[in-house]
Amino acid sequence: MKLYTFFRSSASYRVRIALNLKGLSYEQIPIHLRRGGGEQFGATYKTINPQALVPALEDGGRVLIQSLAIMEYLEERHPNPPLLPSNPADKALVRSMALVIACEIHPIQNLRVLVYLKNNLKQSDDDLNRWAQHWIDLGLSALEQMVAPAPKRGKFCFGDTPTLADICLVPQLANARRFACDLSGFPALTAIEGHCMALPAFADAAPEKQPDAE
Ligand SMILES: N[C@@H](CCC(=O)N[C@@H](CS)C(=O)NCC(=O)O)C(=O)O
Repeated sequence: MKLYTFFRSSASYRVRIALNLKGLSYEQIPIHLRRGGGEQFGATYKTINPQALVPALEDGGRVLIQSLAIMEYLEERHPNPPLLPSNPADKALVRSMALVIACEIHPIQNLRVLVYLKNNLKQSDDDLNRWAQHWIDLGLSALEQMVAPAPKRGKFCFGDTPTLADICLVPQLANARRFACDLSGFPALTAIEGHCMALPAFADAAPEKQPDAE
């Protein structure tokens, strides 16, 4: 398998964790999101991902995009260890936690959104940070409220083994720290992060451990 990735990309980080948890080996193809105006905009990469975003996963001659779709594919192809509970309502709960991050937090402070705010709408760096902090804080506050009293709360967002929710949470918390967000109001989320980072699958996927890390 080939993973088109950027070390600091949180969506790529998710897929790296999922591949590691499943024990799957893969080759990394780094796509630098800033160098030369962004390698994601190159004509060759846009044939791989017309959205000009990372990650993309190549497997068996097929190219898959969108980290959640990639992880669901991995889950179906390689069911063990499972990244989703088997009960339908539990599964929906875990997916909803993942989607709070992947749909409501991450896209609003993605690189291209910040570049547009700065270059087209002439917002200052300070405004950009405040923007990111606001949306991250709003989303994580909701997630803290979902996770803390969850009926099957264990060491992780749901139960005692990592799921898609934890896989989305850890990169989002790393991203929150880059924007200097105050995480003191999220004790359940940061405790879960601690349990995740104790696992090699999470630790080895961290941005600073990647071959393209700066
Ligand atoms: N929903 C997509 C998001 C992908 C995404 O936004 N990737 C970011 C890095 S985390 C990116 O490639 N940004 C490039 C840009 O904004 O130009 C997914 O989950 O794969």
